[in-house]
Amino acid sequence: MRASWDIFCNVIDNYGDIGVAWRLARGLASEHGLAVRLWVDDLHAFQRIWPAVDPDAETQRCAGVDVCAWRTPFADVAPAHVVIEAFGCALPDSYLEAMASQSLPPAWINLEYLSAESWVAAHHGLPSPHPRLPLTKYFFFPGYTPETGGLLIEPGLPACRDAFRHGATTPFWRQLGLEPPMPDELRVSLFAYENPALPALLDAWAAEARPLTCLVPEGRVIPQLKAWLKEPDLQAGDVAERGALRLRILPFSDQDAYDRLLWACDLNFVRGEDSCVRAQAAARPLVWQAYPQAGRAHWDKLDALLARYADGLDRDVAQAVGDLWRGWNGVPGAPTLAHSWSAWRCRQGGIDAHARAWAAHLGTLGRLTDTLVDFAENKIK
Ligand code: TRH
Repeated sequence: MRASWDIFCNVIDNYGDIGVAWRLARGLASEHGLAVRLWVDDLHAFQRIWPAVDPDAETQRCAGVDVCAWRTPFADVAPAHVVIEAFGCALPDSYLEAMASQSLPPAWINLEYLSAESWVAAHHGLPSPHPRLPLTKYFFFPGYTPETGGLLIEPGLPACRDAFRHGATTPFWRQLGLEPPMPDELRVSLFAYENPALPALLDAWAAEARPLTCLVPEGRVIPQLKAWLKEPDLQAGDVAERGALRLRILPFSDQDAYDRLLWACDLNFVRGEDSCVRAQAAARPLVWQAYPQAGRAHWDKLDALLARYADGLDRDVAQAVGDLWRGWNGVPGAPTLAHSWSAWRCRQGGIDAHARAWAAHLGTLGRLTDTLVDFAENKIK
């Protein structure tokens, strides 16, 4: 009998918690044929990234996963064989007691945030005994080396991406209300947190010699765009033009359609965790905005990913990538956005080629679904 899995997700803010939990749940069900229940405390946030979700249903089946509303008091259910708490969300007390009362306690795993930092490998898989109950929780770290849990990239992604690029981009653009790009046009997607560097980037884009279309899913940067454009209102479907720049606001889409946007664009600005991995797997250049953290810890995360991403790159290409990423993240000492954008443009050919090579390299690292299944099955043997 294959093990049953419970994944718990507490939505704190943004879409990263539910984005990762949902991608993991779907992957475990579709790639490994596992019985997966996903417990989510905010089905409205979930519905934003997966519109088929009914926010009022207590239980529902979506993409082969049993989606359950996580309520207080918690439902009286038997624990699964494997229990994943996403990002340290505390499990309900009654569920923990039920886990402890099993003759063979479940494998209990805390899925941590992704980081390219080197300390991750040393912490991956470490146990933490419960202070009172006969249970041990294990820390599971996604990461960029074989000593970590790997990345959430499904095995079929490269083939789907390449098939899309070879035949489906024109209908995709038309669905968004756009013609396919002109030969000298650059298409950029922009998914970002509020960012003091945004006006300087928009100025640089407006001053481009060639047309640049920027596609912005509805979200946290809209107030800044309104201020820069001096437009009182901006909604999905709206288009604004300033110099060479055409800005188009997109409705927030489901996770799979967002992947297609990343595949279709020449450059993707992404943020947080999941969109960053998906943009890398898109085999196109990216600019990453790390989730801002207290004590500027996100700058260490940024440098760690940059160090891996730019390893072995031609010096000028690495500099152009690093300067734009650091400037976008407000790292002190980074050149101005105007300067780093123009340097990035000059090196674009090398950056494009690297993005393809990097995506292929990611395919040689471990896949999170596989490493997690191996890890959990070892614990319940
Ligand atoms: O939304 P985020 O900023 O999430 C963040 C980070 O994960 C951060 O590390 C975490 O600490 C914080 O949340 C709580 O960025 P992220 O991780 O890229 O998640 C966005 C999800 O939304 C991702 O799964 C892709 C999805 N998405 C869509 O489904 N449709 C869209 O149109 C867009 C723009 C995104």
